[in-house]
Amino acid sequence: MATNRTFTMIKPDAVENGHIGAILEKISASGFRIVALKKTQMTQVDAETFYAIHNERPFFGELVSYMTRGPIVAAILEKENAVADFRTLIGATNPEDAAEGTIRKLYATSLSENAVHGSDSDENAAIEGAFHFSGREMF
Ligand code: RTP
Ligand code: MG
Repeated sequence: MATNRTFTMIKPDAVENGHIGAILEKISASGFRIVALKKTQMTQVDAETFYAIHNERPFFGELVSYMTRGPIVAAILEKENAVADFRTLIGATNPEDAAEGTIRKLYATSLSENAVHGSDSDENAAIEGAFHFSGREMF
């Protein structure tokens, strides 16, 4: 995958709260092109694998049950400097610390339930995109 791509999920809280449209609109308005997009639901094994880096953390069980309790929207996004610019667009992990106008400031519920995921490196963007999408689903 090219290094100008990132991977995102609209997490179950934001889907439950009816924010899919508003979040996709903000992503598009911020200059990201949607390369791949789908609504899906992660299994327990999916979430444990996707978030394996956190498996020693005290919040791991809570994170897995949150991410599997309902559907998510997964997407691959393309833009110059995509990974860093998307992290700026979503804001800090804890919405209380997120800048005004960021997706987490606008739509997140709490530190644990923070509306969106954004890849933290080009390498992880490629791994996470390939986790959710086949080559035939990327355009
Ligand atoms: P993400 O991977 O989802 O984009 O979030 P992030 O980089 O901003 O934060 P990270 O440290 O990777 O944490 C992954 C997700 O775990 C949940 N979390 N809960 N209760 C807690 O202390 C806690 N800390 C993190 C959040 O859903 C966070 O996005
Ligand atoms: Mg992270």
